[in-house]
Amino acid sequence: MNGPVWTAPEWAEGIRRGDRAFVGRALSLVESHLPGDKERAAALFDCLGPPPQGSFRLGITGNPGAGKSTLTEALGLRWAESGVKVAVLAVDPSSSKHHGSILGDKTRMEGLSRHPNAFIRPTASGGQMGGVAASTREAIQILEHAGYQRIVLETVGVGQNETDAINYVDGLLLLALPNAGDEVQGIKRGIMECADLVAVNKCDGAFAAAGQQAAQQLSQSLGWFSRSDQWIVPVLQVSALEGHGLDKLMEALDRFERWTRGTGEMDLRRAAQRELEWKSGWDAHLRAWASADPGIQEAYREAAAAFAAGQGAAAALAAAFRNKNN
Ligand SMILES: Nc1nc2c(ncn2[C@@H]2O[C@H](COP(=O)(O)OP(=O)(O)O)[C@@H](O)[C@H]2O)c(=O)[nH]1
Ligand SMILES: [Mg+2]
Repeated sequence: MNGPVWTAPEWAEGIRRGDRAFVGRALSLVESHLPGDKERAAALFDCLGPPPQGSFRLGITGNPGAGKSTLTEALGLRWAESGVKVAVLAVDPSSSKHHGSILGDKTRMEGLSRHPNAFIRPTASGGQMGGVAASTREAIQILEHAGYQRIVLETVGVGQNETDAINYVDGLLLLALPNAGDEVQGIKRGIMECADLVAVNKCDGAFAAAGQQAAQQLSQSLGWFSRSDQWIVPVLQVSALEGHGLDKLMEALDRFERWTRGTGEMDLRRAAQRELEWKSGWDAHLRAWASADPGIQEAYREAAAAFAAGQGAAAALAAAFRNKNN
């Protein structure tokens, strides 16, 4: 990463002060794949320690065009106005051709991005369609250290990893459209099962009546899933553009937050997320370490050849690694 060179303690101090320059560069650092940046990020996290408690992480998902960015801005502005520090991570589906964000979400949150209590960060999903960027968890932590109390993660509900968002948030809001039920809208079962709240957006003008119908159909679909907890998923009708129903939605979000904190569900989810992070981190670091060792590389090639010759893959690899160690 280019730019001024800060020591990890200076950097940590800047983030804790909420200095935007430090926060912005820290977010770039955790996204960076440049050599040395992983170590720099690790040193920074060492200095920062565990993030402060008390934040609430909300995921907003839904098909492209459902109005996620518009709603994020509307909710974010209300929170920011009431003195809450709000950060938005808008995960854009990266254009694989252009390596850039195609939706240009930032421009859609102009009011919020200018608010002193808000911080908006468009992040490319790095080719993970549906996607949450690999660095999202670290980005959330940086924002929490900087004092942001509400972290909104806007993700796109398409692709294979579309339910990934649930692994990063305390609650998931699914945004639907007022034209039909979940199946017709192409909302997958996995997303319906993960959603803690559902809002039918664009319930304004000619769509108001259709919105009511869509809400009924979605409620019916939700009734088919049995949740392991006692939370009853509310289905609301809103217009992010005109502001209809947003008070009710904010109430429902507050109610969910109180419920998930009060029952300990939030702690359970965060613990499960940390376990997942631990396992995938372990896998990634082990692979990185192994692929950097010439001896292990050779063992890997031998195992691959053995596999091609018809041996069990995992057993062959394990045997090759064992031989290397002896
Ligand atoms: N009529 C109407 N249009 C909306 C509403 N919310 C968003 N839109 C429009 O829908 C389009 C897509 O919105 P956007 O927030 O970018 O959707 P995203 O892709 O889910 O983030 C934009 O043209 C918005 O102005 C709404 O409540 N009512
Ligand atoms: Mg958007």
